[in-house]
Amino acid sequence: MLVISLAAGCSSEPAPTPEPDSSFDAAEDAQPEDADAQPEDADAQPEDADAQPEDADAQPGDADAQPEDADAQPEDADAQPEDADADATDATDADASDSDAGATDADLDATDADGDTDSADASDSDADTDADPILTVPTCTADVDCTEGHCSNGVCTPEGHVYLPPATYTRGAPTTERGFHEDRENGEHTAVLTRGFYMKTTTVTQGEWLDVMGGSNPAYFAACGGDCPIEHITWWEALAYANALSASEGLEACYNLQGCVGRAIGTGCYPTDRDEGQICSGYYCDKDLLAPLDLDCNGYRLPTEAEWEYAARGGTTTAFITPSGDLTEWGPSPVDPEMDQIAWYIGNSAVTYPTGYDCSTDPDNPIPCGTHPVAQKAPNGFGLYDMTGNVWELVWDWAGDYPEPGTTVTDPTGPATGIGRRMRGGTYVSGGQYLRVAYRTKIGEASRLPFIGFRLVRTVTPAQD
Ligand SMILES: [Ca+2]
Repeated sequence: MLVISLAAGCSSEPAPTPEPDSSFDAAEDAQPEDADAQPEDADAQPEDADAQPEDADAQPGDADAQPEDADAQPEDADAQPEDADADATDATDADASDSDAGATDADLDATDADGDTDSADASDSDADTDADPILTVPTCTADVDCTEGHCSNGVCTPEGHVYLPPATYTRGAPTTERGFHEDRENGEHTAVLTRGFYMKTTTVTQGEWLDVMGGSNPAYFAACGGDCPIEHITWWEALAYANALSASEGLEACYNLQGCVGRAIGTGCYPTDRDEGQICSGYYCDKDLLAPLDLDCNGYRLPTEAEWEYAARGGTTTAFITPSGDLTEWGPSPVDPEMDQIAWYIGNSAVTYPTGYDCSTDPDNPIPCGTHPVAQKAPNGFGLYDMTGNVWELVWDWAGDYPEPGTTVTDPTGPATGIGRRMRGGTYVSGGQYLRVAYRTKIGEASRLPFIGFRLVRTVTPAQD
């Protein structure tokens, strides 16, 4: 019954209106539009409906549905309106998507949507207890002081993670910065983070996803391999992964996922969806029942947008986190020598494995590109890899406006509600402004795209003594 009422609301949504800045951000626009895929999702998913109005605002083309999500990518690539690649990639994408869906179909039959519901219920009860304290962790001065893991910023830290202490930093960018995005950014303000946290040094990989979630590999770029980023998962699925990982380590579930329905997590689309004029309807939950983020949860969670930028800057205050803080080459060619050191981006993300997207701007000279294994480029000042490029990284925050310039915000978790969620850091198809550390874009919670991934954090408190 809930489904029916929500679906009705969906059908009465106002017509989409073009995003005012769409011509400015070809690259980014392409991505938000993926969000557009949601309208179709809406058919299958009641909750998406809620998000749809916004998605729609973001982009007129969303209407087309998921097959096009893939298409959107080429644009991301160049940040150039002229992507001629779209046509070529459409056909390719569609074929590839279909085969993916075919593979997952089989998987779905085996796993069954019921399994999702069960796990969601389990998460709920965990989250509801809400009694688990922040984990107190040992301090150290060297790795030998830690019985396990390593010493990171004075705290014993699990391998593959760093500890980032509480901090105050300047978030955002000067309005005069090249590539500043007037509609999404709002100058600079001060962000105070009162909690320290572990952050994974890489985005979650395909192998790590499969270890925790089982089933088939939802990644579009499965051919890239187990050390490559998981992508083609939705924001909801990232939350489900975080809860599952927490459960596997006896930690608190940070998300009270409720009303979760749809297909098994990560199973993506069916080829027949398109035949029926529907979009990929994956796993999604009731966002109206999702509790506000509890930063004191001791389990794994997405970073807040403020935590993400603090981490990504790695102590820098520059536009880019390249060694000089600058970017010389904003387009795909020639390769920017500094960006090439730290990121997989439009200038260097060519791939030889199957299913690469055409990242070229020349239809006569296609260049397949895609994701690359994590941690192959130089880390930032905090030891974090791929904070720029490879895949966009989902964060907790609703997409919304920043605080006023010059203000100070403490432990911000974003707007109380909104349309879509923020994601940060750019991708293998990003160039120019999208690689700026202050750049922010958005995506619908139920959107599943091959250039969106995530990394997790966990709040901890150093032992006092
Ligand atoms: Ca990234």
